[in-house]
Amino acid sequence: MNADVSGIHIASLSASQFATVYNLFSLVIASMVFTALYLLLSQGRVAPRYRNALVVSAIVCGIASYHYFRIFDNFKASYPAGDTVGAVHNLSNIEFNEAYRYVDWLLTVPLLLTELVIVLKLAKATTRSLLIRLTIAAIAMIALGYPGEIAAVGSAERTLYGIASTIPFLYILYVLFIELGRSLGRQPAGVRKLVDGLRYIILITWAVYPLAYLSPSLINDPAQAEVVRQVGYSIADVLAKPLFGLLVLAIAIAKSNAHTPTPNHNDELTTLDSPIELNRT
Ligand code: RET
Repeated sequence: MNADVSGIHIASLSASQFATVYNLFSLVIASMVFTALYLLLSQGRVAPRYRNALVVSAIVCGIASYHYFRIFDNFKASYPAGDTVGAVHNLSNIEFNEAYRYVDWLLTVPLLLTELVIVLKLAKATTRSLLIRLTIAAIAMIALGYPGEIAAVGSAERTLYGIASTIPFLYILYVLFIELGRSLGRQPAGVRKLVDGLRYIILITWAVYPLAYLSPSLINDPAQAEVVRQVGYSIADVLAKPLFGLLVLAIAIAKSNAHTPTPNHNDELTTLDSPIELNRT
């Protein structure tokens, strides 16, 4: 692909800028691959009804591992090493393709939200309605973000798509914090704290993505802005996928060990836990 396809072309990266991004991608791959493995190997520690949440979580990390392998290779091909030691890495005729990230998110964001909803084990109708609305909002957020991501820095397109993408983003936060908040009171005591923590992890880590998107508009030096953008997205991905997955595992273990049945409030958001269902096998 020609380097002129995307709106942001960074002509060259210094040796240390290249090394920062290169090493970080390498760290992300290690954390994604081994968290996926750890989640799969931890299946026996949770009650059968929570295993699907762990499988989904491992798959999210697996999908991201694959995409980071592609991003890593693409980055090396886009910015090949110069002839001398410490030379700048000039952009080759291979575009550094930001689409890998967006395709990754298109798959992993709905899966992450699914993971959160299924580990809560809410009433069936509630789960269904939440999943449909959250998935549609997640797809809209990512599909609207991509044209802005590849638009020229400072262009109206970049601003407008960024704002359009923020609307479904805010809707997701509304559902998680306002709607889901009502179900928290009915979760077993020890679990309440963990689920609450999970929602704040989402709020804090997901907020990094729009900031990384804004970095080329906020930082004057384009190479520096590109490093900040890649570092921002990479760190956010490690927090949103492996760290989030490990918290889901902690919740699943806590829920598997909770012995007190939760009272049935006949509410739409009632949990379905019962001591019989919680027996380990
Ligand atoms: C974009 C465009 C600018 C506006 C907003 C964005 C939000 C992106 C988010 C992405 C989350 C990705 C996750 C991936 C993990 O698998 C698209 C950057 C609001 C919130 C959680």
